[in-house]
Amino acid sequence: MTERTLVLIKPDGVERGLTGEILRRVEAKGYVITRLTKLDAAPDQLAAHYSEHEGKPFYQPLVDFMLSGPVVAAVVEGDEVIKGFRSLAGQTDPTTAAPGTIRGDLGRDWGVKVQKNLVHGSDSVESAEREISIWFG
Ligand code: IDP
Ligand code: MG
Repeated sequence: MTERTLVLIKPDGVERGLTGEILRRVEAKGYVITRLTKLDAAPDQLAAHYSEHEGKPFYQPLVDFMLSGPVVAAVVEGDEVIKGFRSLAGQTDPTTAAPGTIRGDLGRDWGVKVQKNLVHGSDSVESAEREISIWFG
């Protein structure tokens, strides 16, 4: 079923010059990028985007990390793209994310309180619609 998902390239991905490599993988898989922008995240956007994680030990480090530099936000479309992009991204922890995935190939642990793992991808249709409105209005 045709879906859309929100992809964020986090500040570590932008700073390391991996924007092109990450978007290349999305397009090579066959998905279509329909919106694309580079921006500095605002605190209220991040509070809304990460509300499910409020109160967790990594919450404030995560917000501070997401404010540390520009991010690239994209809307990506295709059948089953929500699950498909999360499969391309790999598991949350870049140390053990499978080789072949974005996080597994390009990410590592940097010894800080938040896992810098290069990308975000929505986890359900409801999250995708909510997150696309946060980042694209
Ligand atoms: P996801 O990005 O794979 O969906 P979530 O559980 O939604 O993972 O967590 C959001 C983000 O918070 C992760 O991508 C990662 O940057 C960070 N994070 C999640 N769990 C931990 C943790 O246990 N320690 C440090 N950072 C974490
Ligand atoms: Mg998540």
